[in-house]
Parts: sequence; structure tokens; C-alpha cells
Amino acid sequence: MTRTGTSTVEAVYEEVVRRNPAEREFHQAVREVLDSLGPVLERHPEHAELKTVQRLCEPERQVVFRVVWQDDRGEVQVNRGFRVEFNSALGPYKGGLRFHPSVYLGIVKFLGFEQVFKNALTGMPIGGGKGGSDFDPKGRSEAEVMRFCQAFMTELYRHLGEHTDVPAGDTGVGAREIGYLFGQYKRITNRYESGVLTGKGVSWGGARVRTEATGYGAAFFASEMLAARGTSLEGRRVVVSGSGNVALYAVQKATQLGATVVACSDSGGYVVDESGLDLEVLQRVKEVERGRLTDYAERVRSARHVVGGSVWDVPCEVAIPSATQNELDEAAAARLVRNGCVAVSEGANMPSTPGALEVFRAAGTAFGPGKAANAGGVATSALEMQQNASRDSWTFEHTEARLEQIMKDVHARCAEAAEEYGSPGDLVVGANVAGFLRVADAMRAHGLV
Ligand code: NDP
Ligand code: 2IT
Repeated sequence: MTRTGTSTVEAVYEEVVRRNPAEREFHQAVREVLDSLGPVLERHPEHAELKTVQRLCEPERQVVFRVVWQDDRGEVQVNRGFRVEFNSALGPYKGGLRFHPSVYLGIVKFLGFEQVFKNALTGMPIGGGKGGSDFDPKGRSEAEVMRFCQAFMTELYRHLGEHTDVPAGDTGVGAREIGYLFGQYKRITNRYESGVLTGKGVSWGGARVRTEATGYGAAFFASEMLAARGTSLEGRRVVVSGSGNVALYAVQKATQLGATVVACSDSGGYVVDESGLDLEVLQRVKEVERGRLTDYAERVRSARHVVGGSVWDVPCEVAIPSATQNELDEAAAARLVRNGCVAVSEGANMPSTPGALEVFRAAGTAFGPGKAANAGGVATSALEMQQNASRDSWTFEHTEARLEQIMKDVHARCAEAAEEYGSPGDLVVGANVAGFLRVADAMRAHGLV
């Protein structure tokens, strides 16, 4: 990296850490992007003058609010809600809502920052944002989840709109929660504004394939990376971490593409099944019964449940981490490489630590960063917005074909940018550079705002 590029990004990073103290995940996400931008700033000195990178690191708006609700025993509960509207250069703020006890501003900002680049990479007209709450849905009744969602939306609604900010799901937020959130938005505003949330039920404005889209997209992306190396998923041993929305559909698509998915996990441990996971049972346990992997292992004789431990101990050729940030560290990456893993497609956001990334780079492992590999979810959300705007409803086949093409395009954009900016084959650099250039160009056009 040349000196001007390096000194600019170093100064920006120091400033980000100073202005956003103790937001570790946000620092990490910014660092990774900045590490890719030196050569871009060299070639586009106007962005140094316009302080494009500094502006990109500062959210346009951050909303933090109190959420008060009553649990089933009548006890008053107080949670914190967030919506970080990060960047609207390319379209309305777009990004999911996460309900998990670990949520704080640093998590929401890292996710919002990643979302800006991811959404740019899809080529669609969507800006970046993210939100959520430290509410823990685990063990909560249906009625409690509904009351929480209503209380959350009672504040959030004033910041939303189909041309302003369009949330969707993320960890802990699926079709059920989107339903309650939409109902409350409609009640407060007296508007059936379909395009204000995505991930809706198909019978009331949702897009087919949105449920499957992130996991399918991550499997398609793995397939693209392997194709670029003259091979495929056919006959490959795959491990997927997590067993939530992204993981389930990554398992399904990888299996449809000829792979055998031998393991998946949750926060309590993992299951291994050498004959391949039984998706039907897995879906019933996780989606219908909202159960645990221990329930799955009780029903499937060939499966073995391991309490605790790391799913990355299970040898595989392709890994699709789809649980949470920093779930795959340097030691796990080294084990994966040693066991013959040739490709990693990140279904989750930032699941690999910086140390893991270095291991994969050094080993020449094909690596698809989350902001590229999991972009299928938000891209299909943008397709849902299109359908809502035209009051149309597409078939599953048509929508899936669009998703597959989008994932191919995202891969191509990353590969081309990596090549052009001196890091051929490095899709981390490619994703950061291609995402940056598209947002930066729009920001320049809009002037100093
Ligand atoms: P879900 O809530 O449906 O599932 C999350 C899964 O990950 C669960 O199996 C959960 O286990 C596991 N998990 C969560 N936190 C931890 C943890 N700290 N340690 C171990 N396991 C954990 O979420 P999604 O599938 O929707 O999201 C998974 C990831 O994908 C997140 O990083 C999210 O940001 C990302 N993503 C999601 C998209 C979407 O459309 N939903 C789009 C793009 C990215 P347990 O049940 O035990 O908590
Ligand atoms: O991280 C993500 O891209 C998501 N959670 C999906 C966001 C969306 O608006 O569909």
C-alpha cells in the first residue's frame, strides 16, 4: 500500500476508535474495510479531499430508545431499542433487526456499517441500516414476543417508511416477529404500507424465497467460488454452523447442489451425521417446535450430539459459518485448513475473526466474506420491495433464478475489483473496494450532506 493511502486510513481508524469507544465489533468491521481501501484512495484522491471514508464511518442518524412492556407474570420489563441509519446514498436505509441479549450499540453499528457495503454490492437501490434490541426471545411466550414487538414498534414507527427506512429480520427476528411489527405499524399509522418491512408472510405482501434467500445465497456463493477454481459443491463434505434461518437454508441448498452436510450447531453444541443431516426433521425441530439440536439428535439415530465444543472440529471441505460474529477464530481456521477445507462462504455477518482471515489468506482458501456471501437475503428483500411497489407477486422459480443471478453478479463484482486493485482472488478486498466505489460515487454526486 502506498504511503498516502496508508496514512489516510490509519488516521481515519484512530479517529473512529476515539469517537466510538468500547465498540469492539464496530472497530473490527471498520478496520477490515479500511485495510482494503489504500489503493482506492491512491487512484481516487478526490475521496480524500471529500472525506468520503470519514463520512462513511459516521452514521447519518442513530436512534436509541426505551422499550417498556409487561411479561406474562405482570412484571414490568425494560429493554433498549436501536436503529442506526447508516447511509442513504443508494436508497432508503435497509437492514435487519436483531433481538439478542448481546445487542448493544457496537453490534448494531458493526452490522449497519457492513450492510452499507453489502447492499451496494447487490447492485440494488438500497442504503444501509441496522437495528434491534437486547431483548432475549428465548423462553418467552408467544404473547410476550407480541407485546415486546408492539412496544418496540410504538417508538420505531416514526423513523420508518418505504422511502425512508425499511427493516427486516436478523438473529431472533423471523416471520413471526415481522408480522407483529407490521401489525403495530399499520395500527399506529392507519396505512397498509407493504414496503415498510420485508420478510413478510407470502399471503400478506411477502416475497417467495425471502425465507430461504440468505442460506441459499451463501450456498450459491460457495458454488461460484468453487466454479472459479474449476470445481463444484458436488460430492463435497460441508459443515454449516448455527441452525437458525440462514443455516437451515444453507443446508438445504448445499444438499440440492450435491453436497453432504455433515454437521450444524447451536449455542449449546453441535450435531454430526456422517450420512448427511435430515433436513425435514431439522426444520420441524427448529422452525415448527422452536426446539434444540438435542431434540434433533434424539429423533435421528445416525446423529451424534456433542455438548459444547466447536463445530469446526468436524472435518469438511467447505464451511458455511451461519451463526454469529467471531464464531470462527484463528485456531478453528487452522483446524479447518489442516482438515482439508478449501472454501469458506460466510452466511453470518463477520463470523471469522481477523486472525482466522489471515489463516485462510495464507492457506489460499477460497473465502467469501459475509458482506458478499450473505447478500442474498437483503437482495431478495429488495426484490420484495419491488413486488410491493408494483403490487405484484412473483413465483418461487422466477425469484430464485433472480437470486442466483444476483449472487453470480456479486461474486463477479468482487473478483473484478480485487483484480483491478492489485489483489487477484482476494474477495475480501474485492467486496470492500467494489462496495466502497458504488457508495462513494453516489455520495460525491449528492454533494456535502
Ligand atoms: P437465527 O436467530 O435464525 O439463528 C441464529 C443461530 O445461530 C441459532 O442456531 C443460534 O443458536 C446460533 N447462535 C446465535 N448466537 C450464537 C452464539 N453466540 N454462539 C453460538 N451460536 C449462536 O438467526 P439468522 O439465521 O437469521 O442469523 C444468523 C447470522 O446470519 C447472523 O450473523 C445474521 O446477522 C446473519 N444474517 C442473517 C440474514 C437473514 O436474512 N436472517 C441475512 C444476512 C445475514 P441458539 O438458538 O442456541 O441461540
Ligand atoms: O444482515 C442482513 O443482510 C440481514 N439481516 C437482512 C437485511 C434485510 O433487509 O433483508
